[in-house]
Amino acid sequence: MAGNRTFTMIKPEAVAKGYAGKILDHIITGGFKVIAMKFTHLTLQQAQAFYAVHKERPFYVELTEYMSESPIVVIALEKDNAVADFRTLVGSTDPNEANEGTIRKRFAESKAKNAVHGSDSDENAAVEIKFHFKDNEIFA
Ligand code: IDP
Ligand code: MG
Repeated sequence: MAGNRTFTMIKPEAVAKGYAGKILDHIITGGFKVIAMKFTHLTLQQAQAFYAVHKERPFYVELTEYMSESPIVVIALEKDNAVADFRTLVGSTDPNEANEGTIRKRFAESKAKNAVHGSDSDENAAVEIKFHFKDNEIFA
């Protein structure tokens, strides 16, 4: 069903600080169903491939080095209107601009190290879920 899935990553610094459980609780309390999840450590090449859409951005090197520096948690989620509702739950890219009660307001340390990823469209959600999970790893 289109529109009901999104993809998130609990980013390296948030995992390293021990926030994974609290972030997962925030997501589930927010009404999302976890349909796939694993702990992984991206290689630099995988981070570059995942963020290829940002290749021309000035922060691409910093972003891909950061995302491959230590383990992350990758999660596929289901909910009506998943992409938009998850971005609302996550808050603005820069935690200084994020609303109270959002994941980034609670857990992000900076605009770069901002605790979680959230897909920006249904198309990208599908691509990102496929990037990390085989069909038999998804329990919808
Ligand atoms: P989003 O994660 O809120 O969708 P994007 O613009 O798609 O934000 O950027 C992807 C990721 O790149 C951000 O989550 C953040 O980790 C990093 N990033 C974005 N803008 C900057 C910046 O100005 N400096 C450093 N890192 C940035
Ligand atoms: Mg984005």
